Amino acid sequence: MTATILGSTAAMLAQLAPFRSDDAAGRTFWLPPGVSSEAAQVDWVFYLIYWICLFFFVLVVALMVLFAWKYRRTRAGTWAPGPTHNTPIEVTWTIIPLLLVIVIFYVGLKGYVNLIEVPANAYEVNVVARKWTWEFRHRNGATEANVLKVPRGQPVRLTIQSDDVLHSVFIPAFRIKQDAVPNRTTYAWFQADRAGTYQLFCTEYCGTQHSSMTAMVLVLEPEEFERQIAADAAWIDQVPEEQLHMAGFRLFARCASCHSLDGRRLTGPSFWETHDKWGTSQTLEAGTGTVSRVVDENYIRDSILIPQQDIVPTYPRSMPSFQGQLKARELDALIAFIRRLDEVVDRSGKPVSGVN
Ligand code: HEC
Ligand SMILES: [Cu+2]
Repeated sequence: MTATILGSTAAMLAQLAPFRSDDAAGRTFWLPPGVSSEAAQVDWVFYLIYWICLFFFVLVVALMVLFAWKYRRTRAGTWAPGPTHNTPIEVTWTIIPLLLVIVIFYVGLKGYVNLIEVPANAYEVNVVARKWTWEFRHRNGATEANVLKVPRGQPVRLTIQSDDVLHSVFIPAFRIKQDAVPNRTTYAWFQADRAGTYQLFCTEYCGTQHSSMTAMVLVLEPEEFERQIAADAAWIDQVPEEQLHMAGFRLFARCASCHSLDGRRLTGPSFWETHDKWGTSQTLEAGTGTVSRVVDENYIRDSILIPQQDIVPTYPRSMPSFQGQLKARELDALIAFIRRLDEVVDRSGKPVSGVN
């Protein structure tokens, strides 16, 4: 069972490793390969505007250089009045740009409407942005951090929320970008036409670990997708009691932006630090004074569910509460994971040999 849990995590990571290296085809100088149904249209508008800009840039600069040279002062003392007015030229340089911006507005609006009109049969995924992870919740209860699994060839609607500050979902290969706004629900949709792994970025500066707030989008064949999502919804219940600490390794993805498994101090303490003080009592900052608490299951549970109650000295008060975010069994798994950390990973954060 140990082997299965770590094996499946390793297999998942391996799946993610060859990050889109397979499809260099379709890449252009400015854009990565587009793999969604709307990508071609977005690219078309992008390149339309691009070529118009390039054309006028070259034209204007060339004429400027030409005129500067042609009408330069050749003899000292010569002076000629310039023309004050030329109706045909002025009408031309008004009408042509006007027509161009009308065309750009039209194609832009059409593309925008396509991107906000979600097809009725779309598969819905709830996206929760939280410093600094992405959580994806499927309607069957499957929840995964930083890995978004979707079926190929079917419209997918992302219903996006933020638990803290502004974040923004950006999947370059699908040509979609949508802000995650606290206290408001936003949405975006796409239909991925090619199976593979694509990158999702947070594209709104959201704090120190913003740059690591990325996720993978795994586009799977529909049957494979159904199978994996069903397995994901039930996986924690299938882990036997004595192996629960191993399961914590998979859940750790939600903590990894602030807690390390190799002893490094990130935003929060390394889980090795917490593990090493198991059973001892530690002083915490609470309100205006300090409290002393023994590091045990209850302490870890409180740290995860009510992190603002007391704070480990020298660390910021920035851990979000996971109240309602974790199933009871997932919470148990994380607690067991921290307590028995030495049985799961070594001091450099690698799975302990023999369990993989
Ligand atoms: C946004 C950053 C952030 C995330 C994400 C985060 N934590 Fe924390 N965590 C902190 C900080 C900062 C502290 C220290 C301050 C405090 O005590 O709240 C902390 C403290 C803790 C402590 C107490 C550590 C000790 O040595 O006493 C535990 C246990 C803990 N976190 C567990 C978790 C778990 C489990 C997760 C994932 C489910 C998680 N944290 C996700 C920032 C984070
Ligand atoms: Cu962010």
